[in-house]
Amino acid sequence: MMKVRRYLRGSGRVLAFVFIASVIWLLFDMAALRLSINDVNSQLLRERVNREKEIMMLKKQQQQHVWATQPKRRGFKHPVERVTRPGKIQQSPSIKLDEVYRNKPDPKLEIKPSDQRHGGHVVKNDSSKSSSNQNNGGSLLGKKAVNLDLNVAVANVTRKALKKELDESPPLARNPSDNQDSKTNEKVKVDVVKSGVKVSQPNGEEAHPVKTISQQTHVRDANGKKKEEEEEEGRPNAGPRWGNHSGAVRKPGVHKVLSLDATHAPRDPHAVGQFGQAVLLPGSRDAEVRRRWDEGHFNVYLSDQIPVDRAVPDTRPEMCSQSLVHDDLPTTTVIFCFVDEVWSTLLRSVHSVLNRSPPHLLKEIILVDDASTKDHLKEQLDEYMSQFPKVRIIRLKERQGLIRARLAGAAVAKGEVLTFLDSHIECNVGWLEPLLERVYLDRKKVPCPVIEVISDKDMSYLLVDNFQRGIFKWPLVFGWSPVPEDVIKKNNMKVTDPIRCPVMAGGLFSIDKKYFFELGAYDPGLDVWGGENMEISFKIWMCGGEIEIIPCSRVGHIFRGQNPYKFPKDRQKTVERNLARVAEVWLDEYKDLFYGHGYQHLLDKKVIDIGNLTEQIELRKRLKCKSFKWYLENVFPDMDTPVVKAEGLIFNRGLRKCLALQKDSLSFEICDLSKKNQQFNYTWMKNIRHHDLCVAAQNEGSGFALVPCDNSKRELRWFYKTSDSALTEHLISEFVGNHMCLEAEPRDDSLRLRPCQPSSVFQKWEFTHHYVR
Ligand code: UD2
Ligand code: MN
Repeated sequence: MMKVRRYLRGSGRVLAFVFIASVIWLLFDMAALRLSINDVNSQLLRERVNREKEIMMLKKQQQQHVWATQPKRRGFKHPVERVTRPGKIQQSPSIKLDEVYRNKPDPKLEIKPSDQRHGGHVVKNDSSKSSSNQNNGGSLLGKKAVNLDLNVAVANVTRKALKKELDESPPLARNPSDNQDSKTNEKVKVDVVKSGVKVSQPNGEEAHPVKTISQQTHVRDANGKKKEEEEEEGRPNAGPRWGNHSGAVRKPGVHKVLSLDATHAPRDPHAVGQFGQAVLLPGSRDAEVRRRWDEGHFNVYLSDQIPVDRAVPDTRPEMCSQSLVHDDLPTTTVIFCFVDEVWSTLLRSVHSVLNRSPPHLLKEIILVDDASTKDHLKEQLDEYMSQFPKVRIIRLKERQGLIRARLAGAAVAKGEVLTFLDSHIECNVGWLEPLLERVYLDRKKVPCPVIEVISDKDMSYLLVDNFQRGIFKWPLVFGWSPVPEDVIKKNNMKVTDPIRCPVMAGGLFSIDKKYFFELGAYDPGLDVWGGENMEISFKIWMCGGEIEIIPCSRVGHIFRGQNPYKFPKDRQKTVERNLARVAEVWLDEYKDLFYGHGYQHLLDKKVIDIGNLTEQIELRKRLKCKSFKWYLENVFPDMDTPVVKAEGLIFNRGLRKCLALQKDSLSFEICDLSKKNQQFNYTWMKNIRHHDLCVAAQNEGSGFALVPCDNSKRELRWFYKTSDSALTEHLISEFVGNHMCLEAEPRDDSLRLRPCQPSSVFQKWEFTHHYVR
């Protein structure tokens, strides 16, 4: 202690003070340094986070760009996307989903005074005068529904037609009991005879006695002008509730496609499934969902909760709402055929057409009831549809199947264009005009909408990828595939351009009525379901027409896992038989590919009767249709379809010579590509063929023979594999049991059948060209 005191005395004290001070200074300095390091760190961190955010954003944008411009290859399934995917939904003026959800008014939906004139009368948009029953929720939704803001410069004739139609009915979903005035809708009776369809209309001309909702409530002033304010004040569900669309026109004779949508401000915006949104039902409903599933093979229970006139998001590519169509488009008859369709989906299908089609173009809707058995499709349906003068119901006495049911509808259609739709669809905004425009431009064009997906489980409306087209794979199996990249690049294709479509899906398309009948319509020998899409597709392309998918026309469809209705005969046999008819009439030498992909059994006439084809073959001749080879080369060139599996010389590895035809028998010669008698084909029917002669296995042990080719004969079939088989390069008879192989006999250069030996080189054969391994 004394020592310490001594140190702290005099100069020692100063030294100690300096020491302590520098320690304190150092401590402060370090703390400051640490603070500044933290600062720098956090600064760096912030920068990094920002940079990462930027990179993420960039990536996202790039992805979205790629997504929008280059569809992913997703194989054969219909590629779908949820509409809610950010950045994907490209909306035209009718619905803005996000705005709807934020309950914010969409300024673009406001009608400016200068926009309000149409055909001499003012279109109302005064929200204070909303109909009391139109409980629309938020400010946008509470906004007054606007009348159709007609394109000011639409040609007079169109305007008049439109006005007339609009003065009639804005079709809204209603309960039949609401309709005091409804009278029974006229029905056309159709007697169907076995061989085809005989149509009789006992009442002669069609008449629609029922007045429309708006006709009943229209109030006209002294000058005869419609007083829309009074009209809309005074009635529930005031309509028409058309979506707005801007009206500048660039050329005389054309107008911007009408984005009509009577559901753009739906009555109940909070309804289940509204705006095509997915619905997640509580687990407690599972049993009910399961119980009702089989009624339609989709979530019938849920469908019944969703409004039959729900809004769906406008999924068209942005440019679509700007595209121009002609003022004098042809009218159309929409034909729905159905068997035991679920009530709510059938109604939703019909409403979607009524609510989103320009009335002047929709001549009528024909519902062809293919002998349904369900009660709701009888009087209840008659009564409901009697509200809508444009809807006609045709009832088939016997089940005919969708092909002959469509023919029955077509036979009585009054529109210039037939538009076929399945009975569980929802047409999107602006769906009709782009289809009719294509027919208008060329009556031999057969346009199809993009078929979007309504989920069978949650009933949401899902988008599909761009640039998808319908194709087939062997044995005539329909599927979707993207347009090849090089075609998109070469043609500088935009997402809105029509897409050449080798095969249509079948359910949804428009066709000029006269042209449909010129083409011989459908082969009436096709039964119930399946294959008719192949038939009409080949017929259209090969006989001078074109099938297109029109990206600006979009229709949602419920794809079901199974057919929810019964087939009068076995389902598989029915479809196979239909396909065989198509193959026989249209595929020429390529029909081998159809049969060769698992349908050999159809060649046995004792097993299946595909019916008489004379008329169909005559029709093809009469129409001077092109060959299937032409179709493959010109319409579907990216389909790699060699007409034979292998061809050229057949080289025997042991003998080192080639098979040669001499008179009526086979022997071996030194291989010579130029010699015709050494040329053979190995066909899809597994025949070894030289012109009309085929190599036939004889009964076990007795060798082979050369006989006239006949696809139905099993003795002409030789199994051959170039790899992945113990018996690689062996020609194994499918006719003779116990694996008998074709073998070269070195002693006398002859040919015989011997038990197969994997290692025997005298049993190994090689063709000059192998197209399929
Ligand atoms: C697809 C087509 C469908 C048809 C079928 C092949 C789409 C969206 N759908 O199958 O239109 O081309 O391939 O044949 O491209 N129907 C009858 N009577 C019957 C059977 C069916 O009227 O005996 C009706 C049925 O109610 C429905 C329509 O025909 O409205 C099509 O049948 P589907 O929906 O079962 O066919 P889908 O979509 O599986
Ligand atoms: Mn369908």
